[in-house]
Amino acid sequence: MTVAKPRTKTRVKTERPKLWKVILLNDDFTLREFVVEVLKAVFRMNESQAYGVMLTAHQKGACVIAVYTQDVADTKAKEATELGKANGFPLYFTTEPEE
Ligand code: TYC
Repeated sequence: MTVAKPRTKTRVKTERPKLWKVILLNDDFTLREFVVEVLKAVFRMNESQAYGVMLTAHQKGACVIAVYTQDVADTKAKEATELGKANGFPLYFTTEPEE
């Protein structure tokens, strides 16, 4: 008689969480300097990184800022958008999943 041995080892599947992009959208009203300040404050960029991202969004219509877990991406996009709103600007940040 053959008795099947029960499996004793458990395989632990560790899938990496999907990352989400935070994207800055251009508009015609927000001051360039204000965009740079928000990028520095919320996304911990230095002056030249922030200026480069602002300029790319200004010229191309949008610019990917960074990738985070979904939670962090949503929180930062909301925080940055709120900062614009609080200062009377239509500045907008959105998120989307990485492929
Ligand atoms: N286009 C704005 C201007 O000319 C500046 C700006 C840049 C606004 C990037 C938003 O994501 C943005 N004042």
